[in-house]
Amino acid sequence: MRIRDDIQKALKDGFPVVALESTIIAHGMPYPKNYETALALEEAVRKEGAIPATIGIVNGEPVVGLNKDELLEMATRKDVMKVSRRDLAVCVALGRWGATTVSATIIFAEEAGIEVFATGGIGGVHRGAEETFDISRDLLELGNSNITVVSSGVKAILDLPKTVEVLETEGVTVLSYQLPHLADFYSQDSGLPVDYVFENVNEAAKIILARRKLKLKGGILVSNPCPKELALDHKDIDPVIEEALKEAEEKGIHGKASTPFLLGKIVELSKGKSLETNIALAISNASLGAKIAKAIAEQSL
Ligand code: PSU
Ligand code: MN
Repeated sequence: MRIRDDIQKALKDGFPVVALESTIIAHGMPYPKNYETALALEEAVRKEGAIPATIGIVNGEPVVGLNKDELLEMATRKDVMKVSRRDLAVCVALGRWGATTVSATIIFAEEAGIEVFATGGIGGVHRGAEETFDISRDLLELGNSNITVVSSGVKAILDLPKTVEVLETEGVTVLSYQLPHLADFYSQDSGLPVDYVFENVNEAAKIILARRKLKLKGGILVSNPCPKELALDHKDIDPVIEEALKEAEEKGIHGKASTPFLLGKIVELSKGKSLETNIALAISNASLGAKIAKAIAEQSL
């Protein structure tokens, strides 16, 4: 595993670092917006006074802290694998490029000693999972880590109530930022109540540190609602999601292809609106992640 020098130094000095994933770049958005977003996410983290560490696999080598050229390759290459735990050894052994999902990013972030990780929206239990058994590895990996993932709740293409149940089974603490309900990606509010709401990052950091002190295995999901200005109304985006799900079913799309297909289809059907929203919420999560990482660093002094 290669860890960029400035990240290594920051971790040694107790300086705040925020992990970022690469599947959102390689498989979650079209070029060139994906590359611009990758840079914007790093910039958002820096602006808050933390160091970004985008994680991915370059020619079979896991990298914590991709450089600009590598981010561009992630954003443009056609042969980048979408990597979760089961794909890791294959990607490394074959010397391939791999974009790490939330689940695989958690593995490397934890190994590097990074505690906070920001993304757009985590994977979860897919609709129809009672038939397909499609439950994202993200939930299990989060449950088995010590990482805090900052996300706009759970992707709206999923079955949210079932996802909440699995998060509970996995022992993941869900903390909602300001809103008493779980965020649902494109819209701000899923209507699903969340037990724990925090008003400022110091409270979140305190909980994260308590969890660390208790040596409790199991991650934390911070649900950060999408910025208001770009949040989409349920009445507009819900039918688009339904249509995308219908097309996926007709085309027999399943497994790891499912989420990239749905996100791409929703961009197309919403005439690009969902992409702008996805970018805005990811940036907002990177920014909140950096604030939380900073608060953790301050409280750890
Ligand atoms: N957030 C986004 N866009 C994305 C993802 C998250 O805004 O594309 C990615 C993450 O890498 C997450 C993955 O782990 O979607 C979920 O894939 P799956 O449902 O196949 O587990
Ligand atoms: Mn899946």
